[in-house]
Amino acid sequence: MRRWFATAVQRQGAEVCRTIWAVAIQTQAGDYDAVVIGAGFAGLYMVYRLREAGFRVRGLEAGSGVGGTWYWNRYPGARCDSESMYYSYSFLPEFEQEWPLEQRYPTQPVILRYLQTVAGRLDLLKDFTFGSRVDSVRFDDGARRWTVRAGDGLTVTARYVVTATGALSAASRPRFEGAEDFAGQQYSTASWPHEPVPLAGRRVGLIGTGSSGVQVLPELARQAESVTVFQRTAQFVTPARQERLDPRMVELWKANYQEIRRRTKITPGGIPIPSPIRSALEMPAAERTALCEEAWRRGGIWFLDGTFSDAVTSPEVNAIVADFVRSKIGEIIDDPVVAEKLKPRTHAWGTKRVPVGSDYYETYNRPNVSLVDLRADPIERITPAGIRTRSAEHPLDVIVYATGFDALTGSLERLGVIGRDGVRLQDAWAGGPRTYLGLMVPGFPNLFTITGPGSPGVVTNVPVAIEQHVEWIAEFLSYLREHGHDGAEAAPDAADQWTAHVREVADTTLYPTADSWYMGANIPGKPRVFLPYIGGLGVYRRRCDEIAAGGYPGFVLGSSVVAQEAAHGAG
Ligand code: N01
Repeated sequence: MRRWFATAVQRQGAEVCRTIWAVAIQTQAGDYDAVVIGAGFAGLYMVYRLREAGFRVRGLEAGSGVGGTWYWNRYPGARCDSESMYYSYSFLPEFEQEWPLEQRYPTQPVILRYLQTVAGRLDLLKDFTFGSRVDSVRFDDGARRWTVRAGDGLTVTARYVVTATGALSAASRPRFEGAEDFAGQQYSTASWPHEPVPLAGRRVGLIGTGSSGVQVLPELARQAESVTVFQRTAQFVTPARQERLDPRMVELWKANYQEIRRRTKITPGGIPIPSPIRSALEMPAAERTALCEEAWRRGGIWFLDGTFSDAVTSPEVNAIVADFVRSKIGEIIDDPVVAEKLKPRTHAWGTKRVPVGSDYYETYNRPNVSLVDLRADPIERITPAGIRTRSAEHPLDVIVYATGFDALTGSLERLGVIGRDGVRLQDAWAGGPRTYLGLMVPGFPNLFTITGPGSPGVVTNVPVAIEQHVEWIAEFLSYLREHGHDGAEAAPDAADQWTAHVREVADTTLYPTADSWYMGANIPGKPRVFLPYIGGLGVYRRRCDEIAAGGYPGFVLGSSVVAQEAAHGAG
């Protein structure tokens, strides 16, 4: 709302606008059954489901429109790594027939338009307050209600709060000495301007080579005079193989959409490709290489999830895959010195989220792109003229930070959540997050988290996990209402068991060996704990369904409504 307010003040004068503002805030303030924070894939669907189930629900969103991740991350080249036909809602069978599928991977503008169109069709905009960044979510023990406050002055109360704030939305921008004195422009991929950023004729420095850096680099290189990449960790980038989809394939696809959706929901990763069942160690070397070559040729998910059954569990097999990728880097890069810097050697393949790139390695063959290996030549400071590393000064006009996120917990902790007995969420999680099914936290009654820690969300095709969470939560709230309960809370022992299970599953893999955001290792001081659940979405869904069918064991169901009614009746 802030931007709208500033424009109105210019046009109509401060006094009138202050009154309008106060009235606007008051009309949206009030008491609700549920407040949903966030208007991305998760928030839109959550508000829709609760509204349709007859709950009084309000959505709050920091941005000025819908989109979530796809509202904020609008850097050039931003695109989804999941293929177009899978990266959408499954609950809109008519709309999915109409929505055009043009490219193998949907770009940021396409996904944003998709979400805007869905919000319009479902008439969801009226249920959201935009420009409201929530900074306080506090539980009142006596009233058993949450008070949610936003920076724009809006205050609402509700029995339930659902956080749909995204697992990767609290951006992390490291502090480099001197950054405030830089004379040029500085941008973060995670909050890219809405207006085009002029890059022609500019010397650009890019810090960060995760998925965002890998996507933005080729676009920067195409537009800017020069790009200097400051790389701390070389990545195993997989080729995306972006292409226009054959309309005949799309037609066939759409004719079978419902069956494809059904299969998608029971897969481990939310994408229905066959899981490999053979170890590389069972194959002759030539067969392994042929299989890797074919997966590399197909690109994307086919290389990420389609090679060997034990690619992220067996160090020996992992080394085979890693060697294969390093050999590809050597083949693509013209300059052997640059190729050597780009070959990852600090972590096992797949244990940091593998970026999916278009022309990423090829871009280093351009004459206007250079690479600084920060492990050999670290950044000392930012100067007014550029970035100074130990060995040189790099003159720049623009610095782009693609430096990642405080994943899974950051977006929840920055809401300022205070639960029962005045306990802050970050204190409850000082030793690492503790959740039941990644959906509820002991000590925080009636607070639900979507794609939070302990959920499989970020290791799947996220909308599929989101739909599962949303539907499960909506059904749970309906169940509570029907049974006269005024809420629910995760039981501490159930949360402990789930949290231990999440870690045990991770410990059967090589994931915990890497310094990744999965482990919280990218944020100084964050507990080193594997955050998502990697047991598979299909398995997780079955577990959630069994719990629902069994009357929600592991949750303490509030019964004060029933108790009050009984007392009333008895009196
Ligand atoms: O962030 P990242 P991201 N000095 O954490 C470097 C999703 N996503 O925004 O590896 C120098 O992966 C850091 O170095 P290191 C996806 O799940 C999806 O790229 O920590 N460098 C790393 O290179 C993804 O995994 C899509 O040593 C510093 C980079 O910054 C997740 O979001 C697109 C530094 C951060 O990489 C996060 O991706 C984009 C420092 N002080 C994102 N601090 C799609 O679906 C950090 N770095 C397409």
